[in-house]
Amino acid sequence: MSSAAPESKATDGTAQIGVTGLAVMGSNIARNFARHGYTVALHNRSIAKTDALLNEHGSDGEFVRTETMAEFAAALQRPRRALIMVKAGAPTDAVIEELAEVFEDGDIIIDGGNALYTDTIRREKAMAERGLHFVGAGISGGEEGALNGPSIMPGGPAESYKSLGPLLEEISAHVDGVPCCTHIGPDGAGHFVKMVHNGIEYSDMQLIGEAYQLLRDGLGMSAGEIAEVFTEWNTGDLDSFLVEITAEVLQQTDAKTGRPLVDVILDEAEQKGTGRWTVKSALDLGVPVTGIAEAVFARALSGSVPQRKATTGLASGELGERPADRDTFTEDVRRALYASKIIAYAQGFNQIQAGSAEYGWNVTPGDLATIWRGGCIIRAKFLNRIKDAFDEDPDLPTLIVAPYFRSAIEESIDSWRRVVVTATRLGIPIPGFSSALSYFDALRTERLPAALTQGLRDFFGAHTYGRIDADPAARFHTLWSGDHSEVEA
Ligand code: NBP
Repeated sequence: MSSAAPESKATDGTAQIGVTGLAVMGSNIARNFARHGYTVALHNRSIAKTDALLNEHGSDGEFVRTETMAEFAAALQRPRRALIMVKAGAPTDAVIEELAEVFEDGDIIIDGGNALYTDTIRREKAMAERGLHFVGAGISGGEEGALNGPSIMPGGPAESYKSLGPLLEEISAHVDGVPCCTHIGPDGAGHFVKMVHNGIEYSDMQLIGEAYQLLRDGLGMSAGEIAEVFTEWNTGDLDSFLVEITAEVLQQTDAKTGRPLVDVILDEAEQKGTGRWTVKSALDLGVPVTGIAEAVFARALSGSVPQRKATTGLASGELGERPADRDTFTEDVRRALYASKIIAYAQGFNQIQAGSAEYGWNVTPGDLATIWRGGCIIRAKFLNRIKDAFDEDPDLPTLIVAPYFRSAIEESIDSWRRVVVTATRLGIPIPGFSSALSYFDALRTERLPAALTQGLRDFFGAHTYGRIDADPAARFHTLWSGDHSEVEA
């Protein structure tokens, strides 16, 4: 129990925390607080959810049932701390307004939903003008994490973290005794980082899907056989929650048909929007998050039903033979997956560094690697390596050049190329693997065709170009429609 924990269990105006929005996430977080000894004020727009929670889990700890926002506010200790867990967007704005009307100077409103960070920046400013603290907190881990320990990424004023931090740290997941929660930075920093976390999650899942398809279509393996491969992979560098649950999903048999469940699930991936937000933000920041973008588009492509129906069965051209050696190809796929995953994380961390610089958040990348080690969906053994890399060099231009990752890629590069070539020969789509490899090749290439792009831009739009033998800031223009001489712009 932290110093902020309750001395008394009294339930009249002494709840240390309140939760409003008691659907799956909110009710599990409320129970998590209660199980840690906090008195939790409960509120939901419709009282049915509050009562369901109390009926089913009232014995988890001390709860205060409230029906109106005024009752909710009255149930809380000052400064009041209320966690909003409602649908992102307009519902969140509505609940913030209701809370702001009953809260007083210095009270803290926490939005634990998946808010867009620009909304969080706007809300924080509006609440600050009304004397209230507003904390946008990214929460990852789904319903299981919410109950047993999520990864929490709170933004907002550092001052509010002093009072709020100990509670959040206590209910978060812990790895090696370290909480998976830390103050990320001012205003929208927490939700920005949670957004990129989700973007990386998209990329991770796409790469896992491609590895599965390579083993299925490239080697003709069954879902059960591939499950065994993923179980084995989970004992090494790829040890992660997503690889672990991939094996479980692949092992599941459909009760109706007796077939592997994965073979009867419709192959149209849906999305709620955080991947798309990540890519839109990356476009604005000018950060190439190709792995995340490919993952978002791969989901969109899977849902492009008319286009898929119209093109199924179109000529593939001459295809190659399946790999002769199953074990060798499986190991190649494992290495290609690991290398591509490193690229996805490198890109995500670059986006966080760029966002932090743009908004003046001072986010510490190593801290994120620390709090993503447990509780969240992208928890993985290799986050320890990312933390080490940023501890050694906080200004790392890209994870790829940190010694561990550099040698991991060097060990994987031949396998990675073989997998991309084999997939292309077999007609297996691998947008994640191949774009990650192209990204890596583009970064390490000394001269890119961007020089020609600049020449073309100068030709048709007089957009000018820099020269390799001049000050990089100097601009030049060729008189394309004149005598083709060069002038300094
Ligand atoms: P939902 O996103 O399904 O939202 C349902 C809750 O929002 C209910 O309590 C509902 O009240 C309330 N609500 C709505 Br809808 N409109 C409202 C309004 N105008 N005023 C007041 N309350 C309103 O719940 P969830 O899946 O538990 O997720 C909660 C938040 O956590 C979301 O922002 C979500 O993106 C985020 N999140 C979810 C996960 C996950 O794995 N599900 C993970 C991480 C973060 P009612 O009962 O009266 O209808």
